[in-house]
Amino acid sequence: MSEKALEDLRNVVLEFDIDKAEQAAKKAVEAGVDPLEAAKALTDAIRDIGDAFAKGELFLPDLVCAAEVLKKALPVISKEIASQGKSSKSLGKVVIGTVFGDIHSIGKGMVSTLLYAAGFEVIDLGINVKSEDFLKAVRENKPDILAMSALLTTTAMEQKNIIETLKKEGLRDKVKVIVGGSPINQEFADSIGADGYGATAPDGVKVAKRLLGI
Ligand code: B12
Repeated sequence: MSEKALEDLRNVVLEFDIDKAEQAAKKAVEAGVDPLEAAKALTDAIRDIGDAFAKGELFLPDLVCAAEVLKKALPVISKEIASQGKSSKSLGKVVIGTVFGDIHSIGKGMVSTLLYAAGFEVIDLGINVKSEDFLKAVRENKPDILAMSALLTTTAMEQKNIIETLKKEGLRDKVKVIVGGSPINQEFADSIGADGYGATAPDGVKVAKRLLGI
């Protein structure tokens, strides 16, 4: 039953079936599928779409439709992750966003959901966030962690710009910075002076906890 629900979830992405997306996600939850596995099925499927796009086998409208499927299905799964993981005491405060010039929201949303489910207070600034808005949020909210996502090789360097701006404004030692996104790796994170890097959303939670000594 749960295998079938997972397969159906994967297929709504691969078949760009926006109309059935929410229903497939609800069925997976009802069938008792682990919501983390459900999120993985959805995100693995959209990565396959991305690979086919990179090979020229699919086109931009296909990417857009697959993303629309995730936009319908993921909130149902994220709600389930959050309700299963809710903890009463806050582990710390995180400001998160996708950097300027970049509108990819899905991975950032996953990191945000898992941090919340793990017990962090999360302030999600959304996508295409300008460096001054990251700075303003750090100044006003005094988070323990600033988490940035970048999905494009062209926007990855924006993470460095923000770290440099934090330094100039005397805020760098007041917040731990973690970075992620498909073009980012540990070497890049080290080279731009980030405190941590996570390849996946669960890694993001691990690194956030490690940096705060939890
Ligand atoms: C869906 C998608 C889109 C959607 C986005 C919709 C949305 N609301 O997000 C749309 C159609 C809008 C889109 C647009 C574009 N896209 Co696009 N897109 C994708 C695709 C297929 C999937 C991305 C995704 O959601 N993955 C699933 C999530 C869960 O994975 P993730 O984002 O990597 O996040 C995980 C980790 O990286 C990590 N993580 C992410 N952020 C963070 C942050 C922290 C702090 C931590 C710890 C961890 C972490 O945890 C997440 C969960 O495990 C990728 C292909 C791919 N392989 O990634 C291409 C891809 C990223 N896109 C690409 C391109 C080129 C574009 C466009 C330029 C296309 C165009 N010609 O217009 C535009 C750019 C628009 C812009 N200015 O941002 C390229 C980027 C190439 C590059 N290296 O620069 C890719 C790789 C496709 C490809 N293979 O060519 N895209």
